Amino acid sequence: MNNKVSTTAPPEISGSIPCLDLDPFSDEFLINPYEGHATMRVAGPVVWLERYGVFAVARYAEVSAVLSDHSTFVSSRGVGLSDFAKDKPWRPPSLLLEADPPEHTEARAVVSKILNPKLLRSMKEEFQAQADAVVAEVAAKGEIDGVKDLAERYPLQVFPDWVGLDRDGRENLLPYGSMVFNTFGPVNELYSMALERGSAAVPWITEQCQPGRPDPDGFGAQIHREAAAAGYSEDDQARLLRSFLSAGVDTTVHGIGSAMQALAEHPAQFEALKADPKKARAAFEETIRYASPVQTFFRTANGDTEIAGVAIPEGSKILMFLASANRDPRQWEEPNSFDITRRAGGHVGFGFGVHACLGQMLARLEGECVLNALARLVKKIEPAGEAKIQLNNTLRGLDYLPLRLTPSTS
Ligand code: OVM
Repeated sequence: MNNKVSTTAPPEISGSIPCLDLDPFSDEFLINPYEGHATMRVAGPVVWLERYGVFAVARYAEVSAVLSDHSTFVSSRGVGLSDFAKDKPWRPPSLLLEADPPEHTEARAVVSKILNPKLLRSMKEEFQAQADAVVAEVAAKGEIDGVKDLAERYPLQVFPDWVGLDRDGRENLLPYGSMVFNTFGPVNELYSMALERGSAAVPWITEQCQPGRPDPDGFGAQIHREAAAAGYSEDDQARLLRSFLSAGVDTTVHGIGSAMQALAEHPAQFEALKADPKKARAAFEETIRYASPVQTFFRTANGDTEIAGVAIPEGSKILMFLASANRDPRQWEEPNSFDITRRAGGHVGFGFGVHACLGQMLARLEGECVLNALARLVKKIEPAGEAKIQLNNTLRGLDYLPLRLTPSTS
């Protein structure tokens, strides 16, 4: 395995900013990223990661600044380590994630027409009912795996139905998402293994995205209709829908899993949630800040520029540590404490600016429904063993979360 892209900083860079040899895609870093985040934040507003030959920003101010300046720090050259201007991506670029204005704006408008607050309000009752049913079942079971039994099960139940996907083959969604997010990182073992496992899912994903394939009453068919009306080719309609199958499952699974873990580890916070189940939405928001299911994304400098006075040459990759910004003590009081009563809004866990997560309202709906159900139907959530992390070059989440649930006695 060779994941060293560059070991020498260009002469105009070395000496002028901190050069660090930490590897943010190593198992060790991914297991506990918090010390590395602090090292980078303390070192300066911009650091050079010599192992990959990229700039990195880990403070809230600079992460926000890079996210805000989408015309200088572009997405069309890829939001992973690879520069699409130099290397061909493994799949046709996303029309949303891996695009810049004006194309990005047009694609986003197609989706926003459908995925609006009115639609989300209409989904709430059904999503809550499903969450209640799943939570009641796991509460009765007592000893559960919070990942398989709840964090994976609930999104895999509500999301594919809502999109209108086939019942058969849904087991392809998680390996596909894992591959998409792992391949934003360097070509390390995680990358290669995810590509190997995820490749088998590609034919099913591709098939599900074809026009006429999703259930005519679902969101997938609506995307096709709206995109067709906006003049998109059938291939591009399918590619728009592909974004939802790529980004819509693993992310919410990890958000819900991290929320379960945080509530089990902070019983006083769960008590506060039970005392007022309406805090479910705030509790999920705090989870996104605290755990940051999406840890990192890259941008590419489209011309010579600067960040915090540091010169950034054209073509540079900039690694944004969203998770570190979300725990930057310059921005947050007690950043490392999980507190569902804090004002977590303003976190960059969903990004920020023109590329801010398109599915964030859907993610919040899922998270809120699960946490609301837990608040009403569960008396106690306790750790019942050691949780196991799921390593991913971009995502932070769990593979296994042993919990003991005590149902509420009504
Ligand atoms: C996409 C896509 C894939 C992964 C993540 C994402 C966080 C989008 O295909 O558009 O946004």
